[in-house]
Amino acid sequence: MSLDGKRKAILRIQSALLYKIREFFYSRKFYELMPVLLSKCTDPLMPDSNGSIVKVGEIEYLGERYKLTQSMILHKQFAVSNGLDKVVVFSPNIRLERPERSSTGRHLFEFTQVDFEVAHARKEDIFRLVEDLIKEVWGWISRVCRDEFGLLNRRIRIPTSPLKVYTSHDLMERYGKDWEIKASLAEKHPFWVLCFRREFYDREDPARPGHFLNYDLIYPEGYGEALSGGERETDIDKIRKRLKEIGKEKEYQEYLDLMEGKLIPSAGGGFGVERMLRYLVGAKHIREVRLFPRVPGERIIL
Ligand code: ASN
Repeated sequence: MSLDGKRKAILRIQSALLYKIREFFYSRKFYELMPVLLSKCTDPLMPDSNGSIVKVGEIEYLGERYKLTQSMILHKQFAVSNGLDKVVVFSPNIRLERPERSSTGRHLFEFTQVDFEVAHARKEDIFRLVEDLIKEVWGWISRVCRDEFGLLNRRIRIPTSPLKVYTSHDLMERYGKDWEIKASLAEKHPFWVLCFRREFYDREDPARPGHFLNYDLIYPEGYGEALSGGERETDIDKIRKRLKEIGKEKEYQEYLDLMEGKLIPSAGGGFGVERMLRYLVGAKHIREVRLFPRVPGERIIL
């Protein structure tokens, strides 16, 4: 079996995409960290995790149990709190999604996230950074990969900045609980969505308790979520309280001890490489953009 022209064109675009994203962060003086796959604790992905994943992956090694990385948020916060003002990592994530997730066309149980964090940044700083990345990287790719996009019959639309901003409450009111794809279908360019009750590390708006200074970026045309991120909570008592609420205080005890009194304000986010590629090439299912796809529910050999 050899790969057809379309598969090769997609891999060519992927190569250009990875190259240019890395250059983008390098030129803005980010420190690139090496990915980490095993830690004592990882992003719990709450409140989503119980709903969407079968379990958190674990291995046993020399009498210790280690979690497989679901995201490197805890490492990013450690890094910025220890003097690395801007960090980025091309981070493989293992999220053992339920088999039903294969039908979304955008879930893999192993994928790569470009995960970045900026010390003392606010959400608006991150919006401008990501919008610059989109304009620069997509603009460049559409030029250097003109032939490949021609073969795939796809033209990338380069948005202008600032992108539209909604709140999750607006969208829920307009489209109901399953707003993500409906809102995505209604837009021509990526857009921001603010305020989710989500991870323990997201910062609550001090002016509006119960509201959160976090965000998602959503692709248009029904492609759905591109990125999630937020400003970070630095109040360790609030973090403890939230972990207690989800019954996980004990699991994160060593992490909390390590970070006690050290957390500094920061903001960041992470976007999946495969999802960006899927949107850029216009693939129906994310499996089409990986040579070794990990589709929920499917057995793998290689
Ligand atoms: N990378 C995301 C963030 O920075 C976290 C995630 O992937 N769940 O907030």
